[in-house]
Amino acid sequence: MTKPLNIGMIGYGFMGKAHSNAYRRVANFFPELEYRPVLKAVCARDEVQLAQFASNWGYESVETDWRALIARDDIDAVDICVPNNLHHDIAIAAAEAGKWVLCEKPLSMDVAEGEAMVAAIEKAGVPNMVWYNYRRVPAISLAKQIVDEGRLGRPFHYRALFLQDWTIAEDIPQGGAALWRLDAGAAGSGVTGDLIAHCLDTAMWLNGPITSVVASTETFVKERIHQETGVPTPVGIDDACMLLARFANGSMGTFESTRYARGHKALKTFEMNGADGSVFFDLHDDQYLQLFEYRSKQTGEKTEGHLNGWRKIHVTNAEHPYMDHWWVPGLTIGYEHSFVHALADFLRGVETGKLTEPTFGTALETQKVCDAILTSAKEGRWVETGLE
Ligand code: SOE
Repeated sequence: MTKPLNIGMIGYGFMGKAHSNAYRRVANFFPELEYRPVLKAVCARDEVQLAQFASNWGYESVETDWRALIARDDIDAVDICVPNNLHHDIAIAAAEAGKWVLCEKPLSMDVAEGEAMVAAIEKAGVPNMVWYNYRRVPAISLAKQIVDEGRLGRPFHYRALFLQDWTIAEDIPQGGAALWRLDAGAAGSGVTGDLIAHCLDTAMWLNGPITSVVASTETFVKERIHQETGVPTPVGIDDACMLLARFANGSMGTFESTRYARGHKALKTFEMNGADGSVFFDLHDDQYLQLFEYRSKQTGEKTEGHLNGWRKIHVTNAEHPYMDHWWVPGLTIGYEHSFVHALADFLRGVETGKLTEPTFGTALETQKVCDAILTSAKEGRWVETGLE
């Protein structure tokens, strides 16, 4: 028996596309799921672009006011794909109306907002998820499996990068449709909430809670024209952020993110080193996971061995995470599939009564680390995250 699940999407930018694609594809590739998303309505302010988006993706109707969308009886789940400063009000209103709530990352502008959102979601008891999609890249899910199998042994180091270069030009304005990520009033922070948050979500999933951080941030371009006013306005976001972290399990981490690494569009990597092995992932080579095992393949004995070395695992076999739902071994999938996987896991979680991660509650933990990073950068000292 299949059940329709009526989706009300708020926002239609880059993430609106990624999520809409997931809603359209999930039942084709995960036919075992009971819920069948129906693109019921999409909501945004610009009527012309909204109509184009709705027709392109097959939404049945449009709304220009998110409150009207939430008030509709024919909407089961609300998906929030708008700038971060709108997440709080929409999520709380949707939860209070009894809707399922899916929210693009980061959860909120700050911890205070995030706590109010989690309280509303928990009070309403509605299914919820934050779209930290990279967990669902099969190679990253395989890294999780390897860690959970204990193959890396005692963890010592975790290091992650997320480097881009799209904001180097000083004449790029801040604010407005595509550039709200540069406006602290809409985004809350710069690379910390936008890019490092992704790295933290993966890091804490693989290696447990981060307990303290010391960070340094920089804003290289201090003033940009604001698109909405046309006035040169001080830039309030962090353009770059570097930090050291300590994990509850005793290991150490380093994280670096910037939008000023000329030549890098999305260099997103991580490496984890344990006593018995290491894993390395690079988003530019996303169908591979690299693994080093300090163990003889023949005897299982812990040793360097004359044949030991890094292995590059092509994560495309049916026994790899998610891959039995796609093509034959050796054929690859890409970025957009991570959203399909997130949605499939979410729907399965609702069906089985065990919500998939990251819920709003888990995304609040990432927010706590982000807030600690920004406090540390401002005050020049180690800051506890409150996680343990
Ligand atoms: C920023 O450029 C951005 O689009 C982020 O907002 C996304 O979350 C990230 O996955 C890719 O980069």
